[in-house]
Parts: sequence; C-alpha cells; structure tokens
Amino acid sequence: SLSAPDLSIRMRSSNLSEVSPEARAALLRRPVLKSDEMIAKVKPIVSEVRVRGDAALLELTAKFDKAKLKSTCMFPPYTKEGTQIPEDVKLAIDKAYENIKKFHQAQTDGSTLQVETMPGVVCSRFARPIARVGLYIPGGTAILPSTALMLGIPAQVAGCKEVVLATPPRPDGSISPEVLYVAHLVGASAILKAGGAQAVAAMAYGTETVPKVDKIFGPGNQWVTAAKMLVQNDTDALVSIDMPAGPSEVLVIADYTANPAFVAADLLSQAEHGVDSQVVLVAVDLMPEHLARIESEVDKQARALSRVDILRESIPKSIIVQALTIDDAIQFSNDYAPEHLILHLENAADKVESIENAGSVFVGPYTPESCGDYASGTNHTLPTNGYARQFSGVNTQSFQKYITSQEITADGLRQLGPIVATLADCEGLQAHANAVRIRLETK
Ligand code: HSO
Ligand code: ZN
Repeated sequence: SLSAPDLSIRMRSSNLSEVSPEARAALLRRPVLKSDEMIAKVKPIVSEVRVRGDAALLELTAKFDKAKLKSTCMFPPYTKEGTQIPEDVKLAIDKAYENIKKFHQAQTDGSTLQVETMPGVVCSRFARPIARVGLYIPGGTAILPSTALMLGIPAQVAGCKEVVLATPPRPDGSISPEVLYVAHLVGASAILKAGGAQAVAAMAYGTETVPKVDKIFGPGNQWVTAAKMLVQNDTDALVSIDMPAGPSEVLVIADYTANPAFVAADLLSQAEHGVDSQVVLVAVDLMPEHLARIESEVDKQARALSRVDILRESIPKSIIVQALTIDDAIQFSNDYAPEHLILHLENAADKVESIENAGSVFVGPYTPESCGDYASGTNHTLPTNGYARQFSGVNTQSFQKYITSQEITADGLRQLGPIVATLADCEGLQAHANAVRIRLETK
C-alpha cells in the first residue's frame, strides 16, 4: 500500500487455495488464553471472599472499582435511578425486552415427555428451573444493559426463584440506570454491586448479604472467566457456569452480491468491542476491485468511529481469507466455529443448512449482527473460541435442568424384572437383583 502502515486501518489477507495445511490451521487459531496463570491470580481473591465474606468484598470493591460502599447488595424495590433514563432508551429497552422474551418464552419446555418403553413401564422427563442464578453484567469499557436483558429474560421465563445480578459499581457507588431498569424489568431479586473475581466468588459461596447461587452466567474479562472456572471446579461451592468465555468474534462470508459498506460496517461492529476482538472476512471469489472497496470502506468507516483507537489495534489483527467457492468458504467457517456468522451471499437462506458450527447466524444483507446483539430476540451470550463446536448459546434451557421419572406396574415388572435381575447378577450386584426378585415373589 502507498500509505504508511499506521495511517491505513487494514486487515491481513491470505488465500485459502495457496496456504499450507499448517498456515490454514494458524488462520483458524484464536489467541492463547493463559487460563492457568489467570486461575492462580484469582485464587487469593476468591478465597478472601469465601473466608471473610462481605468485609473482603467491600475492600476489594474499594481497591478495584474505587467505590467505597456501605453495603454490597441492593434489594427490591430498587431506587428511582431507573427514571433517569432518556425516554427513547427506555422505549428501546422495552421493545427489546418484548422480542427477547417472545423468543425465549417459545423455548420453555413446560411439557412432560412420556414414553411407555414396555407395557407397564412408563418413563418421563420434565424440566424444572434452576432455583438460584447469578448473572454477571460487565462494567469495563462499555455499559451493557443488553447483557442484563440477555441473561435476565431467560432466567425470568424459566422461573428461577433467586436472580442475583452482579455488576461493578462506578466510583460514586452507583450502577448504570439502564442496568437498574433492566433489573427491575426482569425481576432480579438482588443487585450485587461488585465486579471481577470477587463478584463471582460472592455468588458462588454466598456471603452474609449476598445470596449463594447454583449457576453463574455471563461474559467478563479474564479475571471473571478464570474465577468462574475456579469455582466450577470446587465441590464445596457446588456451582456450575454457562460456558467458557473468550474474546468476541465475527466471521463474515461475502460473495459478489455483497455491499462493501455493509460488510465493512459489520466487521467494525464486532471489532469495536475490544482490542482482542476476532474478526474474519471470508471472501468468495471476489474481484480484486470488490475486495479493495471493502478494505477501503473498513478504513474510511473506522476513522469516523469514536472507538477508532480500539479499531487501530483490532483491525490489523483481523484477517481476510480468500476462498474460491462458497463450499470452501463454508468449510472454513465450520472449521473456525465462529461466535457470530454473517452471510452476505446470494440466496443466503439456502446456505444455512450447510452451517455446522456457529453461535448465531445472520442471514442476508439486511441482518446486521447488531440486531441480534440488542433486540431481534435471539441471545447474544454465545460460545467463542471455537466452542461453538459443542456449546449452544445461552437459552431458556440453560436456566432449567431435566428430571426423569419412571413408574412401573406389577405387570410391567413381570416383564422387565427378569432382564434387570440377569444384568444385576452379571455385575455381581446381588442386592440389585433382590430388589426385583423380592417383588416378583410377593403375591
Ligand atoms: N456482540 C456482543 C454483544 C453486545 N454487543 C453487547 C453490543 N452489546 C457479544 O458477542
Ligand atoms: Zn456486539
């Protein structure tokens, strides 16, 4: 390029048909998360909160968030801070709430699955809410009331009884009025004014004032993620987590129909999240001029954005991968398993059936990721780091668990009992066999 490298905001480019298998593997790789190192760092924080409870939590909040609090939690009814929100924001939150609730309500499994596996042997399965959940809403570089919606709504819809919403306070001790408003909408039972590993520890073990929870949800920085991993492995905490978290990602597949300005805008919307955002453009047999137009749009739009300093770091780490065919492009995407996948393709909807791994898919030119981030109805808490291979994004079922049940009649036991007794004998477990035989022999 003619301009000095620090002046042009450009992605790195490579050609799938030319790269070696090793180079292709490198393109699919995410930055290494130093999880062992981070877990060692959060350990003392977590044990401080566990042992000393509220006192430790208040000290750590003073230290990390520069907020001197008198109490850790707020309980409903929440203060009128919620009324400080501009009316248009309030209406937008209300509309987003409605859409997200509609989609998550449709996911609730209120029915009982029942199957008679043999005459007189009836097996069933039904869902129950996880009673107590903790939702972590990051502070950091952006306030995220949308994350409070994405976690609070499925919790509400699933019927969780205790919903603790944790978010780091501002130095004056307050929290964002938008987050407070969402807490009120979703019926949060407590707001924990704390962030980082200390907030996770407080929810995992409980303190004098912070209710202990059964499952912890939500994105966060390395400290939060490491603390979630640590408490999940502590049988004393008896707590689970939603999924492993890493930096946010988007993969855009674009063919000759793609609007360069739309593609660039989509790439930048993910890239502005943080310097470690993972942004990939897979270009399908694009004319060099078309690709150049996308690149110049990225540069031009980036310069006009308020978070240009973040973009100056995240965009040069981002990659353009050129593919010869749509099949190659989709194969690459399936191997990458992106958190978000955007299809700027001719007949984009027809391509969805070949998507094997992705957190959420955005189909066609008028479906920006932003809509899923905020208000279309889908959840934005999604698997990153390649975990879309085996994890789903947060959904209503994430806030429930299943119980199975069976009921067998006397006739049913006459059919099933001998089979069970034979298997119990085979395993040498005589008491198991007896539990069947004692019934079969009782007239
Ligand atoms: N794109 C983020 C979610 C978000 N975007 C929140 C804006 N606010 C999840 O990867
Ligand atoms: Zn986003």
